[in-house]
Amino acid sequence: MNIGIVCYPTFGGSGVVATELGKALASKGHKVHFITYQQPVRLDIFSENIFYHEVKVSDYPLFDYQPYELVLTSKLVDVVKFEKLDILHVHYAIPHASAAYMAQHILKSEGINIPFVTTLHGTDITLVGKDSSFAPVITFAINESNAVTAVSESLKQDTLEHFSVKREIEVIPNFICLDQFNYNGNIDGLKKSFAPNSEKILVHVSNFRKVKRVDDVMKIFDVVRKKIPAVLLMVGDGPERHRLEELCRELKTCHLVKFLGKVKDTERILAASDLFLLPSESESFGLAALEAMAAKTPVISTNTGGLSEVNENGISGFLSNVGDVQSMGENALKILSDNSTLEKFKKGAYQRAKKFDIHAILPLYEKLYKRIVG
Ligand code: GMT
Repeated sequence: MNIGIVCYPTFGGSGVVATELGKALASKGHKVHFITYQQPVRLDIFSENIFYHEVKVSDYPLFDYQPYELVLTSKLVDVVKFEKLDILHVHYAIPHASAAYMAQHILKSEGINIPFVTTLHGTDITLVGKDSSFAPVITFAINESNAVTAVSESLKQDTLEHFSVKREIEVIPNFICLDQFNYNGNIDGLKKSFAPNSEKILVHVSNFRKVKRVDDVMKIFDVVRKKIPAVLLMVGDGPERHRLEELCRELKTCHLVKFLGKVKDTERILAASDLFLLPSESESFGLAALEAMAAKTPVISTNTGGLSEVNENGISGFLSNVGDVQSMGENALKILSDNSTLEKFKKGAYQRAKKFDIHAILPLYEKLYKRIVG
């Protein structure tokens, strides 16, 4: 099949899922065209089946706000026509689904039929989507998509609750390439560089937005390090970074916290870590937690949104209420208290991650594409 993928090319989960999906489809022989405003961060391989089309938004002085959605629409029309695409798969409802709808109708006027699938990822529904100014467009674009998927049952329910959606939403969970994250290389040197005295290594990966409650990461770590020798790795960057630096000064933990910045290949860091922390306020799925689990690192998370569909309480880690840093800290200590418990949770995390292996999930997308292309 000749598939066009639209996504945000940044470090956000939706872009990562879209890119990994495209790479996997290309490895199965499909031709995959990424249509984005920048090369997606995870699009780091060469494949004869992968193509990249840049959506170039020019800086025209008349516009205070550049019309990205219109430029994207025109690009979609162009790529569908000249690359003879069979289907478009857009990730994140706004503005990708509405741009696909518009492109579909422009092409229809020229006698070309192009169906599009919309995948809802989370903040497009739970945060941005709830801003009532977006509601009419999101509702319309969801209802007019040829198929809609959500990355968790929880996100599907949120969508049905907040928007007047009259159509079927299929749940296709996010996935992981187990072979990639089950890192088998030597990590002793890396472990030693982070934890020279064999401290336990805790890790958090995100874009440090408010929704991730990164303050709570610091507070959970503070509970842990008061009981056992531990260090904390903070991977990523974002608006809360400054606040985090202040907080670790207040808590007097700066010497134990390492900010590693935006790392493309997190698998080695995850494999070298003992515990992953994800105390988010809202999380439709929690791909970062799944990546940790696939690297055999158990997860301490909140029980919000789709996290309980990913992290299995008492098996791959523990879940607590949002904001309950004491409970999350105590649960972390339960896992880290002795090596046999840690080993048990590491195995549990990996076993749970297997359920989301790409080999199990990819055929669900292929089946969906076939159904709507006809
Ligand atoms: O939350 C992020 O870091 C980014 C965001 C995105 O859309 O790029 O992530 C959302 O989509 C991911 C992939 O489906 C999910 O794993 C995340 O849970 C979801 N984030 C939220 O719901 C807050």
